[in-house]
Amino acid sequence: MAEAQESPSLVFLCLNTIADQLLLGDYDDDYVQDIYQLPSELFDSLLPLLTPLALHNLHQSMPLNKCDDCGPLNDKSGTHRKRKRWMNFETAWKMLYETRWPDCDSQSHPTNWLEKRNEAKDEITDEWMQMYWERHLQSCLDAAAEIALLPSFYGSIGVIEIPAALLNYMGYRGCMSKSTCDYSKFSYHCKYFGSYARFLRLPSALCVPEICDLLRISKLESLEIQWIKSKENVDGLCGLLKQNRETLKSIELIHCKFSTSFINDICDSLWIKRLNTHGIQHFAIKTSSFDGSNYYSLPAGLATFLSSGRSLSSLSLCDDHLHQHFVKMVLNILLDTPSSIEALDLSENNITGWLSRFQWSTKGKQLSSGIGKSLQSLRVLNLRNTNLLTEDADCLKFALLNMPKLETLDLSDNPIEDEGIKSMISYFTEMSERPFALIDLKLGNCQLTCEGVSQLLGSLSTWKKPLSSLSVRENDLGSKMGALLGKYLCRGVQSLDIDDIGLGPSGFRGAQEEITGDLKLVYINISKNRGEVETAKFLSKLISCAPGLVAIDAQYTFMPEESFSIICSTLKAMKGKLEHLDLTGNLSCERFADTSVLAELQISGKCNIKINSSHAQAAPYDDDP
Ligand SMILES: *[C@@H]1O[C@H](CO)[C@@H](O)[C@H](O)[C@H]1NC(C)=O
Ligand SMILES: *[C@@H]1O[C@H](CO)[C@@H](O)[C@H](O)[C@H]1NC(C)=O
Ligand SMILES: *[C@@H]1O[C@H](CO)[C@@H](O)[C@H](O)[C@H]1NC(C)=O
Ligand SMILES: CC(=O)N[C@H]1CO[C@H](CO)[C@@H](O)[C@@H]1O
Repeated sequence: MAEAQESPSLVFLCLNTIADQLLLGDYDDDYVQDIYQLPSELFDSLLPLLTPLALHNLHQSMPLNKCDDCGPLNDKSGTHRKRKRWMNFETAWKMLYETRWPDCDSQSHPTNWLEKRNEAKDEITDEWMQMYWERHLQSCLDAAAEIALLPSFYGSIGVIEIPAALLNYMGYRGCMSKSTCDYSKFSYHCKYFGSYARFLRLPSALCVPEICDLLRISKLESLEIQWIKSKENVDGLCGLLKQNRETLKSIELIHCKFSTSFINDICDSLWIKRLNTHGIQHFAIKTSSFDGSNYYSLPAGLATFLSSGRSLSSLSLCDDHLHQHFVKMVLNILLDTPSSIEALDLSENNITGWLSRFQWSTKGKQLSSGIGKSLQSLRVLNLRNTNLLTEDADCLKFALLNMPKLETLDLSDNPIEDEGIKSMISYFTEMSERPFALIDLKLGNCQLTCEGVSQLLGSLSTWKKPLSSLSVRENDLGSKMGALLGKYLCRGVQSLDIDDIGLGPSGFRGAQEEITGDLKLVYINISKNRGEVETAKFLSKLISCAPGLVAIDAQYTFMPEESFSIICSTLKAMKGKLEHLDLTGNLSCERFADTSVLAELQISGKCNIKINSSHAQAAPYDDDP
């Protein structure tokens, strides 16, 4: 509600009366027409007074909504007015959304795939209204699930009571008219707001056949489901998938336990007969398990799903206790069909030795014939923590030659050791000659030493187009690495993660001495390297040599007190282009936290300097407190 003035004006009182009537739904068409005839100033002052329900009621009966082909508004001024009205509604919805969920960004839609598609549209989309009701519905789903989870619960999920706090947000008041008394039921919210839901997280407690009826009008594009275990869950899910298969683009199944028939049913539900395929672009099964007896064969439904999905561009089978035969079969399918997979995530599965059992074409160069077994479109490969050993790295080289467009490779947390990385250097060299070269390489915690990484950096430095991003974090590289890294920094890398590699003071000194000229660096993580005061000198040099540097993580670097003043004076001289500087974990710096120095450093108002070790500042994600 707007701030009440000392004595509210007559206009304000009238507008509030209108707002009430809109909320109660207690009006006819003519009444709404009259509201739309109000002069712009009045109409514009009305919108911010409306609760979500009232705004929704008014928005829904907006004559302009259905008016693409109707008379009076089709002239120029009409179109202009239409656009302005629409803008006003958008602003009002945005305000309501941000008031209810101030942590605007933390609702992360895993829909990057979908965003691309939306870019082209330049029409009126009512985006904020859609987002508002979508997230409201998610809150209702979560609230209903809490009740449905109780052991004492049985029966229909539709009649579950929605908590008053959620109803209050909508503008609901205790005694509204008879026709609206269903507000308190979960089914009401599904029925009226289900059509706005594009992305939903469906708790398994609600994954029952009844949900299909409740969400009948939804046109879901993205669905995340957790803890699917029972036949009832699968039936509910399959019904929902069938209903939405024409619109669904993204599915994530997490913490599930699949039997062959479960997975077959799920895949079959996505099949669109008319097109003889499915429309899924992103498919993920994470932290789940497949029935033990079936390690040696791929469920037929999944096989068909993978081989026929023309639009499938991202596949994740992360942390699924996959057996190597399973992975091999998946890869065989992806290789044998003209797949358009761009991102493949097999991380957190033990697949030691699987690469060697695979008949990779060893002549990467001949792949242009098109017949060779290759993952032509693969751009992102995640093999983090897959227990790859030195011997596997040797085979990996051949596998990678079959991925001519690979840009991002994550091999972190695999004990491939120096020998492993050395055998891959020839691959790196060959790749650098290709039009698509690697952009992002992660080798964190691979049991590498200074020797292996020196050779790697030597090879990377000869590339025509340098890597944008490199991580060698958590390898025991030692202080000798410093000078080499300093040189490498001058080669155009934009993001470098050297967290916890044992640089020490002399390593930082070595690095600092090698830095010359303009660096392209944007981000660096130098945490846990115990560089003491040399860390500060290194940072000073870096900040003054890298005009594009935006973020620095430097936790637990054991900097003594004088370091802070070194960093401060550099920052001041650079007029605060930095947006993020994390110096947590150094008690000696903490006492500066309160001083005006900090305020002075935040010149641009952009820089977020963290000094305290507590991470509590990070706002906890809290939906509908
Ligand atoms: C990983 O798989 C290999 C081969 O199947 C096996 O020998 C090894 O014990 C497994 N390691 C772990 C940690 O499970
Ligand atoms: C940088 O390193 C620290 C310390 O290990 C870690 O907590 C942090 O997540 C890293 N930052 C990024 C962006 O990876
Ligand atoms: C650091 O902690 C002190 C005392 O706990 C507090 O007064 C100060 O505001 C904190 N500074 C930052 C930047 O969080
Ligand atoms: C918490 C912490 O690691 N503090 C260190 C900060 O740096 C000083 C000076 O080297 C150390 O003595 C502290 O232990």
